Amino acid sequence: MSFLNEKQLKDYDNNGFIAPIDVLSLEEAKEIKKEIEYIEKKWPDELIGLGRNNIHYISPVFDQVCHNSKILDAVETIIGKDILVGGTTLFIKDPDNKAFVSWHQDAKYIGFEPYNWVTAWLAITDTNEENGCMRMWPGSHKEKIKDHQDTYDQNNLLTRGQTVQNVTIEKTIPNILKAGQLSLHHPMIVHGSGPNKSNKRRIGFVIQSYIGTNVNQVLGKIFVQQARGKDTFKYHEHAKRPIELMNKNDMILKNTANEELSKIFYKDAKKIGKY
Ligand SMILES: O=C(O)CCC(=O)C(=O)O
Repeated sequence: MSFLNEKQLKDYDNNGFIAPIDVLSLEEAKEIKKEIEYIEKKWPDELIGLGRNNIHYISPVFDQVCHNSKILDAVETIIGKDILVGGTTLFIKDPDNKAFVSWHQDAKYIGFEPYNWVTAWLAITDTNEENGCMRMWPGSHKEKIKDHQDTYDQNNLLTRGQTVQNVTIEKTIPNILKAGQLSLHHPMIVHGSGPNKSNKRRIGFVIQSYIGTNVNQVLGKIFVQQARGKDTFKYHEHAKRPIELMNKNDMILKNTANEELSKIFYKDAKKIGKY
């Protein structure tokens, strides 16, 4: 039986995203936060810059999130039963910080085609208007890909600071989630997020994205994991799942995958940014 109900699916079709979806308990979310803090303390360079990508290759805790059956049930309802994990990113906003995410459409720069994919944003901490939750422009996924300007703003958490101009906040609604809740968003929806004005960290773990096996990477190379079903298309190199934290070979895989990802994100860009 599918995990998403009819109303949620209708929301996805009409608005381009679904939220909130309960997937983890508060305790489970806290354990994941602890894993981040442990890695940051023991290996301070591991999760910064480009290293914020693909933690699921070096941490069994994050690997298990990507293969969580509740998340996959929801994802299956949208993209079908043959599912790959196409990559992950940690979006962390430290307390009282200017970091923000400009208005953008994921489809503009990720390179996954056709658009049989969905991005899963898991709240590791509560996320709300005060601490810079995502804001979504409902219905914008039904329009075309919009022009994006590369701004390279120092505080922008996106690689090139790619920005859709002239989006007014009134068009958008906040995607408020409790720790352990998930949202799913469409490749074409315009979204972004403001700074964290609270005194606590805001942490999102983003599976970016779950892709159908029929989805190719048209800008470069990615590594994938089989999450469900069968890959008869074989477009991508399959990676194995980690069984221990920071295994040497898994770290090599993460670095290789991130170097390839960087080529995708900066294809035809004027310069390389921080991430
Ligand atoms: O975490 C954020 O504030 C933005 C993340 C985002 O843009 C995305 O997941 O597509």
